Order: sequence, then C-alpha cells, then structure tokens
Amino acid sequence: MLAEADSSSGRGAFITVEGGDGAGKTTLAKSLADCLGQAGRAVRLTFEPGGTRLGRQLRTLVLDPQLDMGDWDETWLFLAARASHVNEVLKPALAAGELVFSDRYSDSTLAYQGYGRGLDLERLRRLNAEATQGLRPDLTLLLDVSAEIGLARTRARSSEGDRIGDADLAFHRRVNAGFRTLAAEQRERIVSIDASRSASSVLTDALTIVNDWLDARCGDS
Ligand code: T5A
Repeated sequence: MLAEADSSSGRGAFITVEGGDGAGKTTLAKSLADCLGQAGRAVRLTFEPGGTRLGRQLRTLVLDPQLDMGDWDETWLFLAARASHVNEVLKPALAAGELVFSDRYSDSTLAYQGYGRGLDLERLRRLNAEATQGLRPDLTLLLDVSAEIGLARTRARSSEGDRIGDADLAFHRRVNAGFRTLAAEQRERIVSIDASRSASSVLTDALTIVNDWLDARCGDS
C-alpha cells in the first residue's frame, strides 16, 4: 500500500502529477484520465496554473517572457491561481466523489520557487497551506527525467519560450533535484516514475500505481 487517503479531500481521490518542464505530465495525466474514465470512473482532469478562468489569466501573466517580476511576485501569482483552483474546481469535484488528476499543484511551488529560485521553503509551505486551505494530494506521481531531456522535449515541440521554461539549465537542475528531495521526504505520498522512457511505458507504470492505490484505499474503507 502506498498511502492512505487524505481525509481532507472528502469522498473523492486527489492525485497530482508533478515533475520538471517537459517531463511528460500533460501527456500522462490525459492518458490516465482517459483510461480510468473508460473504466467507468468519474474522472476530472485539471491543471495549474490555469484550471480556472482567473488561473488562465494569471498563467498568461506569470509565463510572459516580456514581463519582469520578482521571485515573490511570481510566487503570489501561482498561489492566487491555486487558491481559485481549490475553491472552484478541486473541492467541488472531490465533494462530488470524483477521481481528480491535477497536472501540477503545491509541490511545483516548493520545487520551482523553493529549490529553483531559492526562496524560504518553510514560508512557502505555510503559504501553500493557506492557499490550499490544507487540501493535500492523496497520491503524487513524480515524473523524473533529466532537465536536459525535458527541455529538449519542450523545445522540439515549440520554439516559443516562456518566462520560467527559458530559465538556465542550472535552475531546471535545481528544480529536478528539489522534486527528488520532496519524494525522498514523503515516500508515503510521492511515487517516482522514470520518465526518460517511452510515454507508453510511463503510462503502464502509472496505471499500476494508481490502480493499486485505489484498490488499497477501497480495502481500507
Ligand atoms: N510553475 C508551475 C512554477 O514555477 N510554480 C508553480 O507553482 C507551478 C504550478 C508552467 C510553468 O510554471 C511553472 C512550471 C512550468 O515552468 P506547465 O504548463 O505545466 O507549467 O509547464 P511545463 O512543465 O513546461 O509543461 P509542458 O506541457 O511543457 O511539459 P509536460 O506537461 O511535462 O510535458 P508534455 O506531456 O506536454 O510533453 C512535452 C513534449 O514531450 C513529448 C510530448 O509529446 C510533447 O511533445 N513527450 C514525450 N516524448 C518522449 N517520451 C515521453 N515519455 C514523452 N512524454 C511526453
């Protein structure tokens, strides 16, 4: 058994997909939602920043390569997007008993703004707790791939950069190392998957992890 359900998430289950830029999160989250939806579950697929109308506006701002902003200004924008996501999407979906997949959530703030930008981790944890009203993921899939491979994937897809993706390689390496530290600290919640392999291999592993977790959770209740 990987983790117990977090009672804060109500009747549904809350699963996040995390990792560095280009790790394959969006590809995996869509495939997982498709597979589990076809198996008859009520599935919600959402993402940060941008799962709400306000979040989409904030995403445009925070990723705009023409816009200069301080590291804490950047952090507040991600937190504001998260707060609206929790209120408008996550809590209602979980209360309705849905299986919710979020492409990024609070671990991204610790990895990018904490380990990547060097902001105080304890303060970020407190702010995350406030923005989420204490809503924690039940299970997190961490797609682990080197910054070099991840950035090569995003750059092969599009030559248009964004304010965070365009940061230097050292920044993205710190982010990835930060995600690995978080996974080592919270083995009961965060499960790492080797995301340097094909998308289908990553999906196979993820489906096994999620189905085992759902079975164990069902057995516990
Ligand atoms: N951010 C976000 C913070 O700094 N703090 C925060 O609190 C939050 C929430 C936007 C940025 O914001 C930062 C992190 C980001 O820099 P985002 O939109 O999730 O967040 O940004 P990206 O991670 O850059 O999203 P991408 O869509 O670019 O990457 P994904 O989702 O990891 O990768 P995906 O699935 O889109 O795949 C990228 C390409 O690789 C291919 C896909 O087909 C696609 O072309 N691919 C694979 N190729 C080979 N093998 C595989 N296994 C593959 N999987 C996918």
